[in-house]
Amino acid sequence: MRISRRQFVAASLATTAYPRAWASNITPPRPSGATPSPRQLEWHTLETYAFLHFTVNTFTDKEWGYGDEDPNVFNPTAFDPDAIIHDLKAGGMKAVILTCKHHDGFCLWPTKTTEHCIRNSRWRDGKGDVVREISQAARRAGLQFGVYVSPWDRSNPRYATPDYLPLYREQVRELLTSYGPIFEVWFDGANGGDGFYGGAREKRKIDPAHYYDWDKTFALIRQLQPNAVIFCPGGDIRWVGNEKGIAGDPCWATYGLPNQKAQDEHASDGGSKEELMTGIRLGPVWRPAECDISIRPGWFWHEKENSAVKTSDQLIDRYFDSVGRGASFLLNVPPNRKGLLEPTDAQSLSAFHQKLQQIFARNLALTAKFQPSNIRGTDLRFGPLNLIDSDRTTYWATDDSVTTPSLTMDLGSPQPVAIIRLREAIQLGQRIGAFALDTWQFDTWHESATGTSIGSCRLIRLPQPVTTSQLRLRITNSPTSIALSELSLF
Ligand code: FUL
Repeated sequence: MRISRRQFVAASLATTAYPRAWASNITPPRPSGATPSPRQLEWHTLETYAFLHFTVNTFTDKEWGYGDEDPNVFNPTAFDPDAIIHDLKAGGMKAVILTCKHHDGFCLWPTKTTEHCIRNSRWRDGKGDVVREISQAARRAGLQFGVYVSPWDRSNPRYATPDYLPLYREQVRELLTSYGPIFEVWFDGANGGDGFYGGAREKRKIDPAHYYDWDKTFALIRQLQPNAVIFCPGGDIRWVGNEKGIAGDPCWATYGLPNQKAQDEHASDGGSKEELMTGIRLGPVWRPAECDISIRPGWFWHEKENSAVKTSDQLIDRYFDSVGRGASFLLNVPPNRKGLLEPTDAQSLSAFHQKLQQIFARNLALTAKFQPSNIRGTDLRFGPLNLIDSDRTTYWATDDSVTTPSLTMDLGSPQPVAIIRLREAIQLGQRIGAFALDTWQFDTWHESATGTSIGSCRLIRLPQPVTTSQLRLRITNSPTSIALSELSLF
């Protein structure tokens, strides 16, 4: 629900009992700790987006192609980018990342950098360009587009030598200059090993800390697509440490050690699995987690996995484990050999979205009366109605000296509450360290849930719905005043 400033003021005065000052000299809270960049803030609003793993592997039944594939094996019989995007959109996906190049080195666009590409495939007489078609279909449907461009290249003879890097950067350049705005550039961590390497058929090792000279590639991306977030150790967003769609609890958006060098991060694949999952409270950089997971056991389509597609309920659990902990949910739905999503996958995806829409259909907080223990400067610009205005930039804030406020919500009559959604105004940093939620039962408060990190989103699923006429949020730990942007009840 969007409410106008006038409605907002009127509602504030009519429904709340706190002071009514409209003081203009009260300043907003100062940002605390690391804060997101504009591109990260934009990325945080996506929450659910899709991966398309599609390449020669789809046709050779492999997960990691060796790099010696005949380009003719890439031959989807009924490729329909609009149909793929339609299915992703029906699943609530806000963006899509395509494997423009996986470890086999086969490029899905007619690159000038290698012969191992779609130009040498009989598909569409070598005139096809999957990157163009998917990116255009995505844009037509209002989805953002991102690119996966594997640094490991099992086909290229130059791989593991210094000569490979200019070629690799040229591939990145082609992708970032020919296909419109790119929201995310995805670099995976699998690097070096067996491969074809132009016929050498050998094992090649690289030093992940130094080989890729990521600073140069990052600079190129910043120059060509300044709004794109980079997924890579040392980039804008971090891997969550597993491929199961599960963020840690807590999952802090802040990360890193003071004075840590980018090369150390690359050497350790971004950090320990534990740190990647939980983030680092009050860490020096904003680097939120992305949870990548496939709807199938593998990343590419395999006929034998048609009966092992995750159900909509399994996807919903993973949504709560990722988005519900302030991370994003990057769900892989791989096209089949026709060049379409498999009907089982599309059905599961759309049921997932429909169920989520039902879960979040009615926000009981919209008609609640809020009673906060403190409002910053008693200024209604920082009042609790900001919690229900659907605007992530507005927030309820407290005076600098008030770090553990509480807020009571009167629902008017007993209502079943199953899910609570909290969001901080993250442009001011991740401030809150812990909170508790109480429900009013049998004339007394009962602590129904506790939690730690909130950040861009925290979803609490109560073990079972609680019927209550009042709820109370208590912030139990924060090093500074709070800035909460949303409190919703479903
Ligand atoms: C990994 C790759 O090795 C897998 O094949 C897949 O692309 C996954 C998303 O990233 O690093």
